[in-house]
Amino acid sequence: MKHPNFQLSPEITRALNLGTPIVALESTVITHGLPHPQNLQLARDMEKQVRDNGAIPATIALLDGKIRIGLSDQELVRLAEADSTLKVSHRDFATAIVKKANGGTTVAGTMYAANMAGIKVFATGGIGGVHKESAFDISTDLRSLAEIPTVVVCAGAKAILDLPATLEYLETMGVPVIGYKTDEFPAFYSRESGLGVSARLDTPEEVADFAKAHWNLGMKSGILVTNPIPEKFAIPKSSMEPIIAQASAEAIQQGIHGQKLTPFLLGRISELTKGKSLNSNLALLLNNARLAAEIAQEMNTKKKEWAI
Ligand code: PSU
Ligand code: MN
Repeated sequence: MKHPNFQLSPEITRALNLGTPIVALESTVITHGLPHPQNLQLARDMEKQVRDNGAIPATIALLDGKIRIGLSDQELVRLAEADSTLKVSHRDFATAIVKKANGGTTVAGTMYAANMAGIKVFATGGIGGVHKESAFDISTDLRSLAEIPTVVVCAGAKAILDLPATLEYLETMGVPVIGYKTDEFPAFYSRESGLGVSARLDTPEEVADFAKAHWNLGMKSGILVTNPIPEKFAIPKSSMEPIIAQASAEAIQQGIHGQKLTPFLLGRISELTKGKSLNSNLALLLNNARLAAEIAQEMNTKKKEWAI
């Protein structure tokens, strides 16, 4: 791919040419989601997890105003240690380019850049959605899932969001919500939410077959694969509820909204659980990287048969 604002690493260029399976990784989790130094450790661990499971990791971020696909270890360090970074979703790319800024791409931003580069599988922690605090705060992640044909592996969405409204929006936009080995939509820290999914699939091969069927029908949307947090690291819904309610009340009190709301809620939850939620967060991210690598391998063998 040639585009003046994109820069692909040599490894990713090679992998794209050879048809090696690739997994895109987001970077808002590095710049705005986790504290230092856990963010750097996580970024490295995610890459390793993808490699150990047979795919090439492509961490996506903005460095000096360039959209970078695949970072070196030094560049990961730069991003994780940068003092001020943008949170880059669709409308922020041009800002980052003009200001020659560094930035972490959100789920929406990462889907856009991955798709431009021809990468079809992406692993993240949780997606953005419809916020509880304001009816019009709907993450661009949802619109991107409706419009960008990539497989997004996540652990569902945090209960900081209005989960029923988030699922209704995805249904309206025709986005398949797959429960991986589950009939229930997972709620990030918790395996349970009491809400359903549109289909349950039980193997990476089934997911790859699903993607092929969906896209060969001419559907253009993304496919959301929800992978519940491993049992050992799950925090029951009942323990998270009061914490989320408190963080949400504080956001309203302090008038925090827009792009700043999600990082504020994530930070407060981490403080209120005294860091306990951090371990769970890291565990589910790695679990998603593994599954995404397995799906990427399966999809690669079926790639020639896609219509898109
Ligand atoms: N949810 C999480 N952790 C995260 C995010 C969401 O549990 O790190 C990040 C993701 O990058 C997501 C973004 O794409 O926040 C959504 O932000 P907003 O609600 O402003 O669209
Ligand atoms: Mn928002």
